[in-house]
Amino acid sequence: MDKKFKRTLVTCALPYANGPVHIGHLAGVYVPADIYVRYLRMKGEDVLYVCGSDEHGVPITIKAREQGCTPQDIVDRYHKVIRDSFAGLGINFDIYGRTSSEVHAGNASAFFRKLYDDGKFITKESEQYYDPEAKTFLADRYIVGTCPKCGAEGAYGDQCEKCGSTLSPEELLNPKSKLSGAEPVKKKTSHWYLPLDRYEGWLSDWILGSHKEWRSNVYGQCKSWIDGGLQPRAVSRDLEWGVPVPVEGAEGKVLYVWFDAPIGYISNTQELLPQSWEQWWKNDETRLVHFIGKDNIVFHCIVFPSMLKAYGDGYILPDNVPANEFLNLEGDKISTSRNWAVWAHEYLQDFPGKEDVMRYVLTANAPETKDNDFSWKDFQARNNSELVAIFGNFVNRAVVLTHKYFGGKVPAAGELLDMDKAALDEIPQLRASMERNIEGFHFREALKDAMSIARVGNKYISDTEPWKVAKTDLGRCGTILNVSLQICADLAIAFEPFTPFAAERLRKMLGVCLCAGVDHRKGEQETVNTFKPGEGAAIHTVSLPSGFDFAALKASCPGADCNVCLDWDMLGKDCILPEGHVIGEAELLFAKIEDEAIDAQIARLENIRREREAALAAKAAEEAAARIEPQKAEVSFEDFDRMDIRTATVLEAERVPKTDKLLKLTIDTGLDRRVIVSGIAEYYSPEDMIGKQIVILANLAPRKIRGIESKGMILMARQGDGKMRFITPQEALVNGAQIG
Ligand code: B3M
Ligand code: ZN
Repeated sequence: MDKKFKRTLVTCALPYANGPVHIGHLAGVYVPADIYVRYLRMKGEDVLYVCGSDEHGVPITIKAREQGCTPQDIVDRYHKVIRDSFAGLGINFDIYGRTSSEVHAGNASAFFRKLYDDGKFITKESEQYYDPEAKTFLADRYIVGTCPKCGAEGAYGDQCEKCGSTLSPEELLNPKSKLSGAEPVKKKTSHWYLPLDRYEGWLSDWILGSHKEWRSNVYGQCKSWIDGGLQPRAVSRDLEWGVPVPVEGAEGKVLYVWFDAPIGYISNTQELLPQSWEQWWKNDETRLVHFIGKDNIVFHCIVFPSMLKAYGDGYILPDNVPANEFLNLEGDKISTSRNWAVWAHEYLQDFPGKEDVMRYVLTANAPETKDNDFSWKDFQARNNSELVAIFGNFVNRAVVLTHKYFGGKVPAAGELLDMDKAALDEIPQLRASMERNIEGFHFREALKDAMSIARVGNKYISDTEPWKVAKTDLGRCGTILNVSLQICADLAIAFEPFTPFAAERLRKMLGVCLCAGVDHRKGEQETVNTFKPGEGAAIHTVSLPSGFDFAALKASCPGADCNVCLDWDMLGKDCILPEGHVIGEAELLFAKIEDEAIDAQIARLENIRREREAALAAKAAEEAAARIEPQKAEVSFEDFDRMDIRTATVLEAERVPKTDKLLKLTIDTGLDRRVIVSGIAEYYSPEDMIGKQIVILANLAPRKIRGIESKGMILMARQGDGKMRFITPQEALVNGAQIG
């Protein structure tokens, strides 16, 4: 870390509490943030890790309406689901707060009030859609209509989900209120705006001038916003759900969700650390890093910093904003409304004990520089051929053989041969690469480095074959296992950020603990040292009111004396595990994932795809059927009168051989018995037709069809989708009755 910083504040985008989180969220924001935090903590840095639910905004009110409950019910439900999903995946924030908390309401309100009092807002009157029946202004999402771009029904006032276009409510054709179905009317309303144009020069210097190191997707988006000229942004809304605007005469108005949500980072910090929160937010020695998805870039790089700048009072700005692109699922965009997602809470249920596998696969495929795809086959392959076959297999061989030949004690290392040194020498290089990659937010590359350590170990033990050497030279076998066990200990460190559950199992096998640095989850309480001597696998953490001394923390660990309290600094150092150190029992680090489990997931998705396609097809057919052909050119009465249209009855019917469409019908026209060949076999079978009274054009010139003389034509009604039905009189008439 940069010398000028003493501590790091890591925030993760606050998920909207209107639904569970899926793998797109995890890959984009939470797994990378967790890797980063675990890494820094192992290095002995003081990190505060903050997240929470975003509990305001229109989608929550819409969901509540759909489900016939209150917005509070919705956020209560999803707050728990999301919080538990994170915990289940080992993503342990110091605090997972809520923007519906009282602390936050007070904070957001005071924040607005200060900007208001300091004259940092402008007010603007505008015309907005209003529902005259429900007597309320309509947020964009509450207005639906026909998309002006693609013609789809049900497009929202801000977006068409069919064609993806961004819309404004004014552009919708036939707008309707989602609340009452009424046609919305324009009504004047006034709102507060943050004039971002005033911050343009400052933003340009700060981001474009001094943060050229930001990821190119982030930097590029900021540049195009700034170059495009910034506009004032409304910070209030006409809505009932949210933090009320703390100004006289602002009844029925709340803070815009994107105004209050980022303040939630501050509120949550304050809730956890009521005495010392300012050290995290108003101290230049704190490095602030926001982990977000690409759709949140403008809010975190332009809007929130402008809010903090306007506020003044020493608030720090983000030092980096590593935003990811999007993750797709089996080749298709993840979509909550289409249920095209792998939901975190369902994954945890379907794959118990496999939390690490998802973390691993999402990191290996992280959409860091471009959108990327998740597929279940790839998930299975990465588990079986990387985690199981390389990492797990290597560790298992080293631990099992140590028990077999040396009674579970680390054997002495004799003289190292070149091949031993070559294997060990690779590790410091891989460690250096990991450090560069993690500190540069290149987590996929860092994971490759960690996996390379496992590959080195696996190749080393395969090449040296200690199980064979044991028969002739037990001393040499001991050396090989000593080297192998040191590499296992390296893996227990290197994989802690990526697969923390497996790293913990590995530490237990090796009889070591981890000094995981500071843990702020207990807030400002006294020091808590969770290390218990004799429990080799314990994670060794501490919670202190202000700052902490990593060296002292480590020294307080009984495992430190004999070198078995791991930390990042030990990775790649000679001889982590001393000779004679007792290791634990062998345990499988990873288990194979069978086809059945994968097939079940693929079948679930295929089902969703099929249902959706069927629904779309049904809708398209309905629309086609409703399509009405334009009127034909005018005809005179005489033209019409020349047509001899009459009733007739089908006497016989049969298919015309070797055709799909034609029926040969023998009919009684009242005048005669004749044959008509008609293209209705797609719609009617011969049995359907026999005995039916129909209407025919009797004087159509005869034609030969497939060698059969056809005299006249059966009148049919044809819908827009091509479906045909014959015309029959209301009640039976004589054959030959004239129509006209
Ligand atoms: N809830 C948007 C999102 O989940 C929003 C993030 C807020 S971070 C302050 O995409
Ligand atoms: Zn559209």
